[in-house]
Amino acid sequence: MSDINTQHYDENQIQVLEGLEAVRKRPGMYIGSTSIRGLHHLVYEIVDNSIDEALAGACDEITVTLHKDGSCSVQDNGRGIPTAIHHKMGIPTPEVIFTVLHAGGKFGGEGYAISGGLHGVGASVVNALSEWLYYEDCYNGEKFTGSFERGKVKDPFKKVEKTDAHGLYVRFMPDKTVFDETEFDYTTLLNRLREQAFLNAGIKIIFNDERYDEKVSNTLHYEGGIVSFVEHLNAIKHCEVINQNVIYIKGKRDEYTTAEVAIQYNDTYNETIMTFANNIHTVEGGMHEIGFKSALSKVLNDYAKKLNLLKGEEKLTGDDVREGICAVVSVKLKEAQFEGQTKTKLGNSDIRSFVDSLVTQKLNEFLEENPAVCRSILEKSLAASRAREAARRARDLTRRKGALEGSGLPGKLWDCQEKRIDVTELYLVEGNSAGGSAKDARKSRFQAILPLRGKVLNVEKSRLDKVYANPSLIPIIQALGCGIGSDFDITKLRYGKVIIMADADVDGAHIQILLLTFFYRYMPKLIDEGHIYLAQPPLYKVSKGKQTYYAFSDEERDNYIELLGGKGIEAERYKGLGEMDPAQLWETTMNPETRTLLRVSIEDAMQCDEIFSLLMGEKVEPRRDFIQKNAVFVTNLDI
Ligand code: 28F
Repeated sequence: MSDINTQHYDENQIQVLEGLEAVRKRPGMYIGSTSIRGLHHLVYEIVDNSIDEALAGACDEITVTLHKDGSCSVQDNGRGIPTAIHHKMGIPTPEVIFTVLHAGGKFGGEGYAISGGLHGVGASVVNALSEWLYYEDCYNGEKFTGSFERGKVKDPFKKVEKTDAHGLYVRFMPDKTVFDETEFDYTTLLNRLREQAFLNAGIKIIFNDERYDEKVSNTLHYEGGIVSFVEHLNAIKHCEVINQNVIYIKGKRDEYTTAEVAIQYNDTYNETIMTFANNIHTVEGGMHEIGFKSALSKVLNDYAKKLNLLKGEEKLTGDDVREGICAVVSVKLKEAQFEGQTKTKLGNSDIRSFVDSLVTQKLNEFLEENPAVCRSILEKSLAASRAREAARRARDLTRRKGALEGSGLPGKLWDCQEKRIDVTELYLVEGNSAGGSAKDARKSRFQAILPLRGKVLNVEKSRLDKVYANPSLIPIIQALGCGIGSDFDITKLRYGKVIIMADADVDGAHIQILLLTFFYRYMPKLIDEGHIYLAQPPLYKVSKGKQTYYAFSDEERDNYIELLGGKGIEAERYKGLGEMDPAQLWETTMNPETRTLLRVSIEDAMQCDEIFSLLMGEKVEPRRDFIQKNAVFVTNLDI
């Protein structure tokens, strides 16, 4: 080893320091933002380097640990970083990896090459944005260490001992002066690491959280790769699968270009297609997705024709063949071009024809060999096609009758006099008797009442044609006046607040959830823009003589009982809204001066999808927990 501490503090190194200074000045340019997303990005950058080493076939285990002091470490069992003095920079290669920005790399604006050729990209960015970073490099039978502070060398690279171990260990402390928040979120990181474990079959990722007394550890290891991914996606949604075995397609165009596809249909009406390019989630899709979709439509239409399932000019649309599909498409290529608003759209046009012809050929072969699977998928697509046709007819019919437009208001609606939506409120009330109380209780100037008839349709388990024919949903659509789905027009909304008023029991909670599901699927903008509310009727009335209190929890009830003291206290539990007289209902639940309303909000549409599946799925326990906590939809307290 030459004496590296004193040599070559020259032009190169000044450039290095300037480079890292640029990262610290404008961190958003390099990691997207300095929010919690940017913070998590640091972990991904380091883990990605280990995954590159795994893709090179040199590593199969990665351990990620969140430490008590707030730092994060990543260890792999790869080859470690070569330790020679870098010919151009004149310093040891590990120091190059942690201090030199890789021009033309991820952040050069050019997209970046296939994994495997990019070792160390991003490590310097993490280093620049860390209070400190420490590494142990076990390479070629020897262990080396070094550390940095805010990107600058603190303990220079040095050899410490001989070792049988190999691989790189990096531990870093995110800089609190850079990030808005420096507490890692375990679940967010877990999901991303799991995704990487799915996309790279066979890699074992161990994820530890040692920050709290109760230590947590997850091992993510899927020999099945994206097949396991699809099984996982279908499992968390609790849906019965249509084709028992996941269809798996894999192909190689040349040394650098591969594609993998996994498909399994389920019994829902949703479409879940996740696409990746070089292990990056292409949220905006791109050429691989287009190739996949066009092959799927073509193959299934050809089969339907061949089996005489389509009449004349009839065709299955893309939506028909994708109803209930769960698929993962993963391509690896050289010089991937990322486009779009968030740089998550694959632009390489040759990938389109590659994926298209691969899927066309392999899916054809598969369906040929599995006629029963072929039938069940085609039957599902045909059912989707018929339902879409029925929905179109139902919509045309209701439109012609003017039933869905504002002009035709539902018979059961007690409307208000005001028209300005900054004051108007619509109460959706469960049951006729409660509806009557609410009608008497309301201020008819600005409060409208719509009693709900019959059971609200579970839209998660039915298609659009059923919605257009549902006696409990039609009046809601009519009263709101703004249409649903692709006809939705928020400027036609007739009430600023849409308030769901249901009993404070399990049935009431169920109705709440059914209505929320309906709004989420068909009028998501109403939730986004904060128009949907939950009324909060009291659970108890506690009275003694002329004094009366309303309690919204058991604890509150007990407090009032204590407050009133002595004998002669009545603490009645309201069983339903209908039990309250209009004056009580007004005072506790409807008077804007005294009521509590919970505004329904959706933090994250992705998460929401999962929550709705959870809520509407078969499993009762998690649903009950959720309803009791009421945590995610309901955030703002509006009194
Ligand atoms: C905890 C994060 O970053 N692991 C890494 C390697 C392996 C090689 C490498 C890395 C050599 C010349 C750049 C070894 N042997 N984990 C990691 N494992 N970098 S980073 O090489 C870096 C290149 O310039 C490696 C042979 N080839 C590559």
